[in-house]
Amino acid sequence: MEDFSPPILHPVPLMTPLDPTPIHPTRPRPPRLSPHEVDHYRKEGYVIPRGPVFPAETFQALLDHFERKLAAWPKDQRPEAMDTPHFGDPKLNEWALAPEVVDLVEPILGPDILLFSTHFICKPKGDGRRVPWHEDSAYWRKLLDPMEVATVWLALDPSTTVNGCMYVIPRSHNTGKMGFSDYEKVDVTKSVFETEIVKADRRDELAVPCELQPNHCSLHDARTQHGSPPNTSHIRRCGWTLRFIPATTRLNPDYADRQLIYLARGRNLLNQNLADPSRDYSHVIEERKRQGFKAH
Ligand SMILES: O=C(O)CCC(=O)C(=O)O
Repeated sequence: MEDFSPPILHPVPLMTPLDPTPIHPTRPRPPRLSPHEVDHYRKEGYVIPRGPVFPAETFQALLDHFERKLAAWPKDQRPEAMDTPHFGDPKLNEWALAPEVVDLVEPILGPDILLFSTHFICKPKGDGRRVPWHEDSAYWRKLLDPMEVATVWLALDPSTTVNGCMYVIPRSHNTGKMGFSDYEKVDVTKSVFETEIVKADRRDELAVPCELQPNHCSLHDARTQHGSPPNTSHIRRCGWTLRFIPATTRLNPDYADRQLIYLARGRNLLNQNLADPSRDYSHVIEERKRQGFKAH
């Protein structure tokens, strides 16, 4: 008799205690993004989804957790530079891999999803540094193939034109140099990153501010040009970037000592090495520092 069972392509990883994707076969959740929001993301390279991300108490617990981390952050280091904090703080994975977050990217990336990176970009009031115009893809050129990444930018504070919210240049992901513009050096004493897209490769006049209230988010494609002005206001501006890739995107194994990926949902389609969300990988953060690795 003919066998109609699906072929087994790769071993399916075991669920860990922190796996945030319980299966509810009888109560599937409706898609978190509307078809209009998905179309907007694909066409414009970003979208601001309606509604808050987490239930209020879950968000408050995240905010409290962040405040403790910030209080313990070395005073000689910039608070904008809390990159890949989840590698060394497994508790953060409970939010980063939560269904409320992964549901936001599933309509874009499909059902098999990996968490690639996170970063608290906390611009203090008064002297918060600017984020130069850039495409995330330019930083990850050697790391990821194909370059498919969706970032959830979760506001921990109000993020407005007053305190240096992120701006995006609509459609830049699909126009011009499509994620791989030319860059020039900028003043690192004023900027979060060292380089910026050259003026000739930008259309600043089209920039749109992504104004958000706490616990709301924007989503952007890795190739979309974006950046933000300094924060000279009296209000702190902190966002947590959560970056996801489809399980069909491969992390270059040469970067295994500096970059971890975690299963967020579905299958590990390329059988890549996955980190355990319940483990502390602080040594990877140390290794990034030792090598001066700035992958954004
Ligand atoms: O926080 C910002 O202003 C910029 C964020 C950013 O560069 C990113 O999400 O890739």
